[in-house]
Amino acid sequence: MTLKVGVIGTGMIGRDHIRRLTEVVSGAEVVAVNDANEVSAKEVASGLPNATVHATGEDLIADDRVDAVIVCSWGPTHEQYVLASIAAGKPVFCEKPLATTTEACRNIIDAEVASGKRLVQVGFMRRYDAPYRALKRAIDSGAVGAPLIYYSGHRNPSVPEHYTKDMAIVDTAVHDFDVTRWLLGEELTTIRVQAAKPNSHGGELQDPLLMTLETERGVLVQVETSVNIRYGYDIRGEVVGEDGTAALADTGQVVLRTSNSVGVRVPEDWRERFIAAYDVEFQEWINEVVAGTGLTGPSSWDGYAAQVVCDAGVKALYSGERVQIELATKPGLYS
Ligand code: NAD
Ligand code: ISE
Repeated sequence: MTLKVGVIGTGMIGRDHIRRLTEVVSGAEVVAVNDANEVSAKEVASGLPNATVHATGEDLIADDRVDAVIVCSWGPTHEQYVLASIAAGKPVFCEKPLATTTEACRNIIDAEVASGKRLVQVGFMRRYDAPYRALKRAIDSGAVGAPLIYYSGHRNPSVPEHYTKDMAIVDTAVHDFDVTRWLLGEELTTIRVQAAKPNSHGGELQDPLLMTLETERGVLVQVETSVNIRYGYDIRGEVVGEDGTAALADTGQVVLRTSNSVGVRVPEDWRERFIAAYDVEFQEWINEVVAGTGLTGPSSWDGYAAQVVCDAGVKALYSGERVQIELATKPGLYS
């Protein structure tokens, strides 16, 4: 069976996912698109053999040809489309963040739990990245002993004009919060945020930020966001355990040794660094939706838990205080 999908949001990542679904992974066809910018949606549809342009995201979700929905619009619009997909009983893959407030994430969890089955997957693609999977295997094998400290470095060469102070936490570090919970297999309990001497490329932004978090078992986590660090897109991760350390390997495929120096290519942006992870993420999602055996990828609970950390992080950013992270009771659907 070919999974017929509708894509809401035909901006940067929406177009990249449509290319992936059309040219890279198997088992899916894009049959409908929508964007608040109709010109963009029409342009994308014109490159597809069989896609209808819908005037609204709700129309796309209601289309009988659409088996499953992919949401790639701006964060504040995610809640309405995810809720409409749940109401229509259709599986929905939602790009991160699940929603931009804890309350909106709770609304999604309530609707999904009431529906009785998992319909939502969140685009936390780092869980599908080969180096992160190797790091998780190293931690789980006990090779470095019990984890004591985890360092997560998240560097972007630059960010768009609309990027605001809070986005270093809610748009960028949200990936680090999710991957930390996944790698360590426990929840985050407190967060403190400190701003370093500002990078002069960042204008009014407080950049870089250093965040210190604690986990339920007392692991200390340090997250660095540097979003104007011109040299490239660089993602770091290192766990310090009782008996050793394990770190993500450098991302370059070729190590060049010339003129008394050693060099590896640094990726340009998230598309290049995580290209294989996005492919695996979608292939597994398509296979699971088609098989009807249930979703195993990042859940609404994972989207909610990361958002609670973001909300506490923004509070910590403005207050300078260490802020407690408090989660509701986890519904059985996500056990
Ligand atoms: P973008 O601005 O390039 O595209 C977003 C599109 O959504 C635009 O075309 C806009 O017109 C459209 N849109 C806005 N409101 C809409 C609405 N109500 N209904 C329909 N369409 C609407 O942004 P982007 O970089 O593609 O990011 C989109 C989402 O993907 C964001 O949530 C972002 O955080 C996420 N993202 C995830 C990753 C990742 O690594 N997983 C990377 C980049 C972006
Ligand atoms: C962007 O939205 C992403 O999700 C990228 O993976 C991240 O590196 C970047 O900071 C975000 O703005």
